[in-house]
Amino acid sequence: QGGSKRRRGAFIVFEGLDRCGKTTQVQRLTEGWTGAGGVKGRRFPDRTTPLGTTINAYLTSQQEMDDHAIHLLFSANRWELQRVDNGGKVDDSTGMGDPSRILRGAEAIERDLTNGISVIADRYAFSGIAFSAAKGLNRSWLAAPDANLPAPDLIIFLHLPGEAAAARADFGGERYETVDIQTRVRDEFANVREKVQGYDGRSGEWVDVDAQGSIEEVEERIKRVVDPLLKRMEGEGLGEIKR
Ligand code: FDM
Repeated sequence: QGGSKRRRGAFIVFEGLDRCGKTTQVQRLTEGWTGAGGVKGRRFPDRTTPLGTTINAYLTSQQEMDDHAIHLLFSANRWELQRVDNGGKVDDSTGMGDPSRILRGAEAIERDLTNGISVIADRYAFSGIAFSAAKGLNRSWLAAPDANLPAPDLIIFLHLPGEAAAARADFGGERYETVDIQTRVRDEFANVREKVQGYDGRSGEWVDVDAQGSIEEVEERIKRVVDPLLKRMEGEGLGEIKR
């Protein structure tokens, strides 16, 4: 046994306002991954699951829902049962062998990390709190349903100053894609950030990365944040998955 103990993967979460380049950067980091053990991209909300279908109907304004109820659905979407087989493409990177095996969402992330696979998520619980808080829901109530989910080692917040965000505001037609809502969400992300930083160390480091400039420039900034984490993992590793 001795030194053969498998090192766990890193859990990295990307957050930011709409149109900040998050999805592009998650894709680039995933495709150009240099860390050991492989990597898997995840996206929340995951619209491919049963609850994801309802969330999608809400976001595309096909369905109305109470603000508390949709908040709980977003959280439940991080917890819910998920097929390892995702979107018709058999995904056996969890090494579970049986593609029809059903795992809880949180369990699937934890399993990957334990198996040495790193996970990069496009949004997570921090979006959950920021968007619902922007609607005026009670902040301490908001955090409860996400308690005990696997906590990321690193949160990369892609930051766009107000004017730069406005210049990119060629929003699509989804529910939260208005300047007014995005402005409130920006303020709420600042609150979430303070909470995370003043935390008991359960959630990882929150790093603001300037999202202005070319895709390559932003990618380079992200590398400078991610590389030290990977170095740390090559060394002693990160130990237990935080909850
Ligand atoms: N969103 C996302 C929430 O309101 N709560 C959540 O928990 C999450 C994960 O859903 F406007 C919002 C944020 C965004 C919308 O996100 C869909 P994408 O990244 O555009 O699919």
